[in-house]
Amino acid sequence: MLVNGQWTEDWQPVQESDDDGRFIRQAAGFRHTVSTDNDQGFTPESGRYHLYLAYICPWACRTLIALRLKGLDRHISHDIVDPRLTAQGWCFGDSFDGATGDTVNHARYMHEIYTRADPHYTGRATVPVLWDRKRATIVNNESSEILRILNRGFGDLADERIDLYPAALADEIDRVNERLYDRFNNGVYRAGFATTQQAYDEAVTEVFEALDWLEARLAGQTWLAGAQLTEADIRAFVTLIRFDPAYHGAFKCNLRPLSAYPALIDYVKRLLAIPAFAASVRIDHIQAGYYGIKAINPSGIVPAGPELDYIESMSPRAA
Ligand SMILES: N[C@@H](CCC(=O)N[C@@H](CS)C(=O)NCC(=O)O)C(=O)O
Repeated sequence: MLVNGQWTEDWQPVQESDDDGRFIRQAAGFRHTVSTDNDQGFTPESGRYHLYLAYICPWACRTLIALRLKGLDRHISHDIVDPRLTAQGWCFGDSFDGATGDTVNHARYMHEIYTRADPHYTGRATVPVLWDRKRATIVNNESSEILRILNRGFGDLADERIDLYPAALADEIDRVNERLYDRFNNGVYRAGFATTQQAYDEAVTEVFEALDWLEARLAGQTWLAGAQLTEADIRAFVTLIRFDPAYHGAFKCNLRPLSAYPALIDYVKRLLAIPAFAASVRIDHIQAGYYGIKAINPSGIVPAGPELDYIESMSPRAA
């Protein structure tokens, strides 16, 4: 991580733990917004903003899905990091198929983007990052907020027929998000990065309770938070699609595979039929990324399976 603008050698992918070995996720540091009436000057403009993303990362892929659903990929460019975390964090390069390099700032590592925005930055150099070319700074690095910015902040540059956070469903979406964030989206990380048996047991139990809840809910309805596709579906999808290829093995969430949940498999297939969802999935990046985390898999060996017949024409290693 960065400490006062310097990359520190004792960087660990596992972030922080509490006294009982529970994984603690660090809060994001840049929290500006984009809007037509923005008092800090971050107004919508075609070609001004850029997203730094990783196909391995569920938080980054939330924003990639929203970018395409809102038709904003014509106005906001994006780059994809190499999926394998290095001793200096995320690296730009084109040696892994689908990784793009940094086409905007020509940096080697993601942490250089953070110090370009703030030479004294302290914190982790995470993706996603919403970058402003005009002001040469980071607008926001918190995916839940970038999702909302993409949904509403870009005015008529965006496809307004798609509303991922409609007012009539906002309370229900918030309730679903709250229920799923800690137990499911971050729950798999709490299981995978637990450093005590107790912390792992707590987390893995909650992950499977969340899956049971999702299965029951989606057995009776098409979308997660009401009669239309919303950001709640994006947030559930990014964790569900990584479940069998990564979390089941690398994060030890192995009580059951996702295929034990018929309504969830149907739901994943329904979402994969939407091009914006399908285009966000690179199983090869997901597996190389999670199984490449040396703290949980020292050999770095990527498993051959599992075969995922619900992801049509995508083998586990190559999408
Ligand atoms: N709060 C952030 C979390 C992002 C995050 O943790 N991203 C991970 C990738 S999945 C990352 O970049 N990790 C690198 C690190 O922690 O140094 C968000 O949702 O945007």
